[in-house]
Amino acid sequence: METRWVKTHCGRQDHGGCALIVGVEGNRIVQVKPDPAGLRSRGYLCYKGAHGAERLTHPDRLRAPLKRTGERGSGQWQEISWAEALDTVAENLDKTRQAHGARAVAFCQGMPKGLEHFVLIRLANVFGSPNVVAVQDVCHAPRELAGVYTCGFYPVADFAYPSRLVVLWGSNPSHTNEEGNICSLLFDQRRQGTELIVIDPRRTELARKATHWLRIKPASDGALALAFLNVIIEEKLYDEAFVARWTHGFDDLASATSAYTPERVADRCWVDADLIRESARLYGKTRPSAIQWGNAIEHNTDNFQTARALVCLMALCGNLDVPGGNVEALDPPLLALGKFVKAELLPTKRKEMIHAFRGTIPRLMTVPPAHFRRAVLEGDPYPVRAAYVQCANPLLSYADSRQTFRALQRLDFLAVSDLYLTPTACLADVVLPAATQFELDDIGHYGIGHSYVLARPKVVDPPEGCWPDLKILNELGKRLTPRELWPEDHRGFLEEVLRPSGLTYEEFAERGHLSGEERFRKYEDRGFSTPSGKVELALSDASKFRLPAVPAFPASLAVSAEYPLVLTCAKDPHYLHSSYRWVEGLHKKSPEPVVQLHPQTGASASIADGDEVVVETASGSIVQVARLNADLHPAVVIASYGWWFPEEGDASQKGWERSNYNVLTSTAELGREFGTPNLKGIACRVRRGP
Ligand SMILES: Nc1nc2c(c(=O)[nH]1)N[C@H]1C(S)=C(S)[C@@H](COP(=O)(O)OP(=O)(O)OC[C@H]3O[C@@H](n4cnc5c(=O)[nH]c(N)nc54)[C@H](O)[C@@H]3O)O[C@H]1N2
Ligand SMILES: Nc1nc2c(c(=O)[nH]1)N[C@H]1C(S)=C(S)[C@@H](COP(=O)(O)OP(=O)(O)OC[C@H]3O[C@@H](n4cnc5c(=O)[nH]c(N)nc54)[C@H](O)[C@@H]3O)O[C@H]1N2
Ligand code: SF4
Ligand SMILES: [Mo]
Repeated sequence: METRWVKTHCGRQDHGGCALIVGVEGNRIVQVKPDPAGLRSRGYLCYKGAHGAERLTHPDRLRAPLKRTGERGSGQWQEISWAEALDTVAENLDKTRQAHGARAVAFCQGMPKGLEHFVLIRLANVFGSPNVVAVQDVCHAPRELAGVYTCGFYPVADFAYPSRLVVLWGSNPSHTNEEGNICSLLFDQRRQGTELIVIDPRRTELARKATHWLRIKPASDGALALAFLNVIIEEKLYDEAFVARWTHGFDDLASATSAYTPERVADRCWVDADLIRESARLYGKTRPSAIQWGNAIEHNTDNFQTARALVCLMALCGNLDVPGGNVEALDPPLLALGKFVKAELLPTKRKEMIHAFRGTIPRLMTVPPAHFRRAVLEGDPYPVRAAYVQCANPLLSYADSRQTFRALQRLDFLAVSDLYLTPTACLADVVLPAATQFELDDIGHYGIGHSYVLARPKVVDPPEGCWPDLKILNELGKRLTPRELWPEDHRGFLEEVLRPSGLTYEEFAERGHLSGEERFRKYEDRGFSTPSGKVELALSDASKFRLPAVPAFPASLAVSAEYPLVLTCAKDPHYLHSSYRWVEGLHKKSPEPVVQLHPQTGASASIADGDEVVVETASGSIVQVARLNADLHPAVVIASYGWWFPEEGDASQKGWERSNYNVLTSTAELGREFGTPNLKGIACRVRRGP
């Protein structure tokens, strides 16, 4: 059979972005190749990308809607038609709305995968519920909003222009393709002499190439950032002209950081004082420099302060909105997000959403999962009784998995849309089989200010029983809310978004991408969009929002005799979170949950490489397989996250408890601003197990 080649972009396996050339025979993908002409990827393709199409044809993929027949979670299902599935979901969501009000229905999304996230928000708004639950508490909201509050925008590392130095701060882009800023651009820069500083408890691939690797104690990033500020201020390495003209609160910041000398912080961070000083000097003296910040700065309760400190660093050193620095990306001409999600139909959202009662930062528009579960379990601040979940596996991805289990069990009604019967889907009343990447037309990165969007045109038809989320949501919208608010066909959503660009989806797909205008130092014309019009090193509105004006940090995590080690985690290069454990090609590369320990730590607990290890925290215990790693600090333990076992039965929700990192995490303590729990930096102990 003749092979047809189709150009598209990768998606739904991380934030997406690599340009692909896909070989198709009949309706089957036979090869995925990188496109050398890719806007950002320039011919890059990772292992996940190369195996992505295996998901489509997997024999155990969901291919028909399912209705629970036995007790919830008992693994007894009946296949039903789409009409019955949609009617059942609509009836139950409506029943909850009638009985308890629209806000008793939550709409839950995991990592945004494409346009479906924004259609879900539209459905929630039009339905009348302010509660879109998402993982933004641990993913991007802390750094994006810290940026917005401090300098009026989200400062994205600019890899399109050369930087003389890149600081990878708790970010591992060679394995995570963070922000769709494909690491091939960074590798190109490295070859041309760009230096690296890597701040990571692990010696990552890029740490090996770095001028300085700071093997930080997990969750002490805030203190380290203040030490950088301390050196840069004390040694006057900052951009004096920029600071004088464009910053507010320099003296406050200087006095707040004066105590954080490298010598004092060294013990807190486990990084040698001289290395801190040298690294801070290098950042202070090298322009332009970009800070690529990752999840590690947001996976703990101090995230707002840490992210603020990093924006202050960018500003002091004149790296904001300059080529090769951290920039304000301008969106391409697309429909404004608020209009697309029909925000005007729910003007009370800000006051009514669950977290508004918890004093979170005012601009946080999605409900932190910890607050959602409290509403379900305790009716606090009001009861939530039904949930629609798409593109998410909360039983694995939310902190405190046992609490998630209880909350999902407590709901009156749960619908889940996924490709596979995941542990979360095992607890649903109705399961909806989704079509996915390669099977639907999509737009990559709409609504996330990265200056460009990428076309992900469809390559093959989905199996007959599988529907794109856009279509499912459109049909639910028509059943639950005024019909005229929804397009006739779900592809109308794509046309709506693109209309201001003057392109049809077909024309957009032909082009492959749309970029925003490229302009730097925009503040010179209009100032910074903050109350003072300057970068707010000290926040003008701090007291209004009950925030500290300048970054400050509580004492670092205390280990104890009972839990003497510090646990953290990192993404598996071969999987997306808990996704796709069922894809053989990926499973072959990463077949078991691995916990990394220093050999000395292993030896003192009689643990050898390959042994089963019990990892325990005050919240719970799990079993993973030991890998000894002499590059780690002896007191650091790095466990795998997202593990469950597709081969195990539905009635045990596929072994979700045994090796699941989030059994070890807790929501007892949350950062107030974003409702974030600690995912990285937890006191733990290990023993040979099980
Ligand atoms: N301990 C710990 N917890 C974490 C993190 C961590 O590093 N450590 N990381 C956090 C971060 S950054 C994030 S973003 C979250 C992620 O949290 P989630 O997004 O909940 O994570 P996934 O496990 O990837 O679940 C996504 C689900 O979407 C399904 N899916 C894939 N494509 C489609 C599709 O087209 N349609 C539908 N309907 N479903 C689809 C997949 O099969 C999978 O089951 O987890 C957070 N939780
Ligand atoms: N392969 C793969 N790619 C992904 C994902 C995936 O699940 N798998 N998820 C996608 C998503 S949703 C996101 S948000 C991004 C996230 O991408 P990243 O931000 O790169 O995510 P992580 O791997 O969680 O953490 C980055 C690094 O932080 C280090 N680290 C752990 N604890 C600490 C600490 O306390 N301090 C410091 N400084 N470093 C620490 C880890 O060792 C790791 O190397 O990746 C995206 N890409
Ligand atoms: S890095 Fe991400 S976007 Fe690129 S091929 Fe891999 S999974 Fe796809
Ligand atoms: Mo994320």
